This record gives sequence, C-alpha cells and structure tokens, in this order.
Amino acid sequence: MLKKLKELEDQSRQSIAGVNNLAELKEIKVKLLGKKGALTALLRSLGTVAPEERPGLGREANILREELERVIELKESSLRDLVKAGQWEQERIDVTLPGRPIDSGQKHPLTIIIEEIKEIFYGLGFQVAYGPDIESDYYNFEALNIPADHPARDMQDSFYLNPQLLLRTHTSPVQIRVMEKLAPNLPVRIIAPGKVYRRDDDATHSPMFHQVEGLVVDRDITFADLKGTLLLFAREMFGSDQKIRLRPSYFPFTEPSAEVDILCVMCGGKGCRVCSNTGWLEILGSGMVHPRVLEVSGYNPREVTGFAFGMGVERIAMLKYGVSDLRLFFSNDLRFLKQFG
Ligand code: 2NM
Repeated sequence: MLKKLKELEDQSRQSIAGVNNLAELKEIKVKLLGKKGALTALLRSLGTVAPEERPGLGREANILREELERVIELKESSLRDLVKAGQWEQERIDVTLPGRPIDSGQKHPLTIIIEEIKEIFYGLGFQVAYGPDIESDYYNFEALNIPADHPARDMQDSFYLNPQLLLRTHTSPVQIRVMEKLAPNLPVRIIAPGKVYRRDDDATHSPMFHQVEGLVVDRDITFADLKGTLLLFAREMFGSDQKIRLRPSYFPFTEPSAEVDILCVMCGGKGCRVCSNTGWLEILGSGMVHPRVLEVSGYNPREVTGFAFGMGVERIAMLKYGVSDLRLFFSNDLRFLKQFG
C-alpha cells in the first residue's frame, strides 16, 4: 500500500510537471483528487489493509493529498503567469518607433492667388465685398448697361434658373450692390472676388471659374488712376520690373475700355510661342465706369467718375505658376495640388 502511494506520488508529480495549459491541469486534478480520482480510490481501499496499518497509511495518504494540492496550485499559478505574459507581449508598444507621417493639407493654388490679389489691393486702400452666386437679371445685366440682345444674355451663354434668376456671369453685380448701398458716399474703393459661371466647357473654359473685379468711384478719378493702379498691381503680382500695355477694347459697362497686357512671363517680351510672338500677354479688362452704370447705382455722373477692372483668377494663376492646362485646377489631383502652398 505504501509503495502504491509512493508510485502515485511520482506519477502525479511527473504529469503535473509536464502539463502546459490550465485545462489539462484541471483534468489531472480531477483524475487524482476528485471523487472518482486515483487518491480517493486508494483511501477507499484502506479497508482491505490490516487494521494496525490503517492510521499510518491514512496519515500518509492525507499528507500526499495536501502535497499534491499544493503542487497543483503552484503549477496553476505559474501557468496563469504565462498566459498573462503572453497577453502583455501582444499589447506591447514600442514607444521608440517613429510616428506615422500626417499628410497635411495645403491651400489650393487659386486660393493662394486670390489671397495674394486681396493683399495687394488692401495695400492700396481697397475693401473686399461679396455677393450672391445667384443673381437677378437686373444686377447681372441691366444695371451694367448690357443690352437685351447681348450674347451673354442668351440662354446659350448663361445658366438661368428661371427667366429672372441666373448664376452670375461676372462679379460686377457685387459692385452695383455696394454702390447702391453706399451712394452718395465717397469714395468707393472695393474688390469683389468670387465664383462666376458661364456655359462653356472645353479644354480652355470651365463652366465655373473665379474672378476678381475692382471698382473705384470718387471725385476726379481719371484714366491715369486706372493705369497707375493696374501698373502697381502688375508689378506686385509679376515682379517689380513688370511693364503694362493698354489696348483699346469694348465693354458695355465702361467707356473708354482697355485690355491690359503684361510682358510675356515666358520670354520677357522677346516673343515666343506662349505670347504668339507679340511679347505681351493679356491679364485683365478695364475701363472708366459708364455714366449710365454710375447713375443707376445712385451716383451723379456729372459729379463723380470711376474706373473698374476685372481679371480671371485661373488665368493669373496659370501665368504665374506656368500651368498649361486649366482643368488641373478642378481635377483634385494631389500630384498637382501638392506643388503649391
Ligand atoms: C471688367 C472689365 C471692365 C467692371 C465694371 C464694373 C462696374 F460694376 F463698376 F460697372 N465692375 N467691373 C469691369 C470693367 C469688369 O472685367 C473684364
């Protein structure tokens, strides 16, 4: 009997030592110490042993039970530690690893140009004015002396929402609204940046594009003020040695009117493919505000005069950045957008 106990102890110690997960350990515990376990069976068989040997054997068996319980408990706690260590390993963070780079956004090239234009005119005492993208026929055309048969008024050329409302085709209506509000106060010195809409859509036209228009109204404003202001703008935008050239033109809302050119950004005036060998590139339209436009806006054209101008932001951006395709501004291609700002 004593030998059997000894054998059971050796066996048990061995199998407990060999176990490597908690479920197996529990199984062994049941097989040894459970109601139907090996040690329990041994104790039950004490009845078959000589009565004088029973107390000694009983004591030995109980010592073994306590001993095995202790060994199992130790094993259990060491297995739990292993599991825990595995979990820690999985959650381990290497704080010395470099961070993921954050891909920061940047300003759109058109935003950069608009901000630059605004800064230049702030420096000349201009204020910035805004107005609605949806305009009435009155502010977009009639107040600007644009006749009923003008092509811009055609359904083919403008986006009409109904017979009275359309998407503005220029930002001039903003300037009419400002004059209406301010009159007869002087001076008026504003620029109007914003989106404008025209019904063309090909490689060189977008149905939506951006404009900045400017307006000055005061006593004794002359064509010289127009020239001086636009020369200063051209120098600040395209370099302090820039030159401008004015060519006669026509707009219904100005008289006289002039297109303004700068020296070709590509050849500096020598003549090349970009400037069709003229040495000059058109950057804006301008003129002295038509007396009828001043009048409908609340000013007396016998007392005040004004000049106005308008430029396409996309065109300025293309010339300044050397962008050859207008559509790049609207394609949201990061390879393009990343090159600015
Ligand atoms: C241009 C060219 C010439 C212009 C005129 C006015 C207003 F409202 F004062 F009459 N605003 N903008 C103007 C004049 C715009 O763009 C090519």
